[in-house]
Amino acid sequence: MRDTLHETSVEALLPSPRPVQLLDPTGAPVEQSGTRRPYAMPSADRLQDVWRHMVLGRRFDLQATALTKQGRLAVYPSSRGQEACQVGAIRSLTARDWVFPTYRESMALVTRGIDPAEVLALLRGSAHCGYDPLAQRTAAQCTPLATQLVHAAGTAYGLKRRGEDCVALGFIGDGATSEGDFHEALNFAAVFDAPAIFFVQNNKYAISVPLSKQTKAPSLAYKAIGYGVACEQVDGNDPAAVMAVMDAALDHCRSGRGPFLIEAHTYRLDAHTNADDASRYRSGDEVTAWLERDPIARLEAYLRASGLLNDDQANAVRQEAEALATDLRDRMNTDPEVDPMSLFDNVFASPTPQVAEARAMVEAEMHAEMQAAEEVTR
Ligand SMILES: Cc1ncc(C[n+]2csc(CCOP(=O)(O)OP(=O)(O)O)c2C)c(N)n1
Ligand SMILES: [Mg+2]
Repeated sequence: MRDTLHETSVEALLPSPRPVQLLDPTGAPVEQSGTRRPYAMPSADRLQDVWRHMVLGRRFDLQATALTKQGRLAVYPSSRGQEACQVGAIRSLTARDWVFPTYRESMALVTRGIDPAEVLALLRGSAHCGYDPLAQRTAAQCTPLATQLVHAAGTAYGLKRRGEDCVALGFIGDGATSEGDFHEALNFAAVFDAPAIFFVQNNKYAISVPLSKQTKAPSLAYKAIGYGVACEQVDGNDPAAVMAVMDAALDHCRSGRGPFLIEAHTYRLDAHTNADDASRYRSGDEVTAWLERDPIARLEAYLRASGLLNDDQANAVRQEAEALATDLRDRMNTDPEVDPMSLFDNVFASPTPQVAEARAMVEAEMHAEMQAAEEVTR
């Protein structure tokens, strides 16, 4: 038996020295040189499709933030500015692939085709998860940092064992790469050659903690190498590059070469959530600089210059986005009918004694309150 672990060369695992970019911030194509793998411009119809979904996604995002101000949504973590990641990654998958999102990925889930009102049920506080994870092949949005990657790694291994030709994509933020679960997930997926894609959206902050206080790693992509996981870094505000790198990651996983990690360099334009005040920890100038790297404007400029988008088409998509927002607002303006006892459903496959005890306690409290209310009206 060999006592060296494997023969994978470090060279084969390394990311490109600079984030892969196919379009510069003005939308001009970038000559490719120095990347670890060849990356080609995605087809015109894919680019048009992703632009449309980014416009819809941003409008959804703005509406969700507005709903928090109207008291219709308890909390909303915006992903404005991260559209190339959320939309580019999802539109590169097939419906058979699995997705493991965090609280930040509402836009990605809407892009996956899940009803926006169902996506927002968790953040409204009306359900643990508003959609059927098995039917959508999309796990519930995870708030405990990095736990979703362990689920993604395990699911990817399960898919491989069943001979299903699909992958599990787990999203994660820059800050959460400091969590133990991130490292366990990478190690597990690598050892078992699980077809998992770990998509790190490096949006530069973990609430108020900047990347410089989070890690000394030269790039978060490098964290993969210690586990034998191939990786790449990409301009996360360049939708074309995100798709091209996703294609390479999918090809890597589908050809049985194990997991792949993508670090997408991007920026969260809004505060962490509606409950956060970002002006306390970052400057307006920094935000302005990132506004100039807007992913939607970048792809729009390229599509228009290439004759792939005209005013009529762009207006039609923007009208579609308005209709989506109006429909969402109308539906969120009606109060949901919630059975408080549903809080205890689907916590575990078989309820633990603690869950059963908590359920009985709430049931008794509700019963006592109803009796007290009846006595007042008598
Ligand atoms: C295990 C755990 N610790 C702490 C928190 C509190 N928390 C919620 S979001 C967050 C920041 C995460 O930052 P990052 O991973 O960069 O993701 P982003 O919010 O920027 O998308 C923290 C510390 C949590 N949800 N779970
Ligand atoms: Mg972050």
